[in-house]
Amino acid sequence: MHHTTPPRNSHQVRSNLPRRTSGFTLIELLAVIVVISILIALLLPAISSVRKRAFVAQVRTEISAIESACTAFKAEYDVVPPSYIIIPETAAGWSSNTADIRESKAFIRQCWPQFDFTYGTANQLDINNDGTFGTLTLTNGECLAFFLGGLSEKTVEGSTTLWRSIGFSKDPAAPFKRGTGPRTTPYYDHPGNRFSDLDGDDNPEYLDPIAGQTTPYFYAAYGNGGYSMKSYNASGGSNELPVLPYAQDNLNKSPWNAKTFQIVSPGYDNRLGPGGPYKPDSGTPLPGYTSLDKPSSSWTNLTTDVTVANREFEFDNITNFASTSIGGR
Ligand SMILES: [Ca+2]
Ligand SMILES: [Ca+2]
Ligand SMILES: [Ca+2]
Repeated sequence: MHHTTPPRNSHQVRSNLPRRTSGFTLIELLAVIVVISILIALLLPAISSVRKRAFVAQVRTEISAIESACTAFKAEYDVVPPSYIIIPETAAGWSSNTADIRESKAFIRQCWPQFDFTYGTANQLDINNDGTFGTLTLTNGECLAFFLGGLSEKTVEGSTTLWRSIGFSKDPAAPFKRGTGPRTTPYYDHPGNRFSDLDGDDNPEYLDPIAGQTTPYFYAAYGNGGYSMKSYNASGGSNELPVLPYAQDNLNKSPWNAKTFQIVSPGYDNRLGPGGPYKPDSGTPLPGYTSLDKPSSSWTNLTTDVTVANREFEFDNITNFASTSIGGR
């Protein structure tokens, strides 16, 4: 039949056509993959920079809210929250005559003139609710959480730790007691899942809203002719340089926000960096400095020179004295 001849042609067509189609599709597919890869490579930084700008705006808004809370605290007590204070939980602790205790007593008396430093008949008060009676050393971000939020309540559910600020007691002699009775409303109500406690002393700190943030806001308050803080280690470990407040000149000379306070978010890199001079109009806005420049003898942690490279972590820091991240990143 006539139909028996075509199979040879048909076979040729069948054997050539799929090979040609498959080869063409593979090349096309590879080309598409390359084009998509290039597009993704081009788009990712753009997306990430949009996300970063959104985070900067979000953090700036939160810093403004915390600033307002500090201002409300000052309106009531005529002083902003300190950035270093020690608070004994025992009457004996308060009775020692050291410079730290004298300064702490002066601050507490300013806020609560009727404060009972004997803690009544018990002679002790577990202020941080850790089950022991010691001395609380509140540094930087811990001061912010304590004075703006009041005492804290910790809830641990599995691997999740939630904190809640419960204000201070309205008992003028015992503002740091827990239990029933009227309480003050926190000046700032921080989300419960955005607290940290880097040194595990049950005195928490605030984290900013950046996803995956692990380093709390840095807080430094001006008082007694300088920033009221001691050496501060952002990581709680020994591998991190200490953090200094930002100054327009050298270290503690002409600090930014002199007479008030600095609030600093570590940015997306979770690192505060060493801080120090910040000169936005200079070619080197974040210059290096030597350990001899440390602001006071209490700054024992600063034993090495700080290089420009050490300050890389600071370019994305977000503060209450610059309108965007301090290095524009
Ligand atoms: Ca305690
Ligand atoms: Ca802590
Ligand atoms: Ca940073």
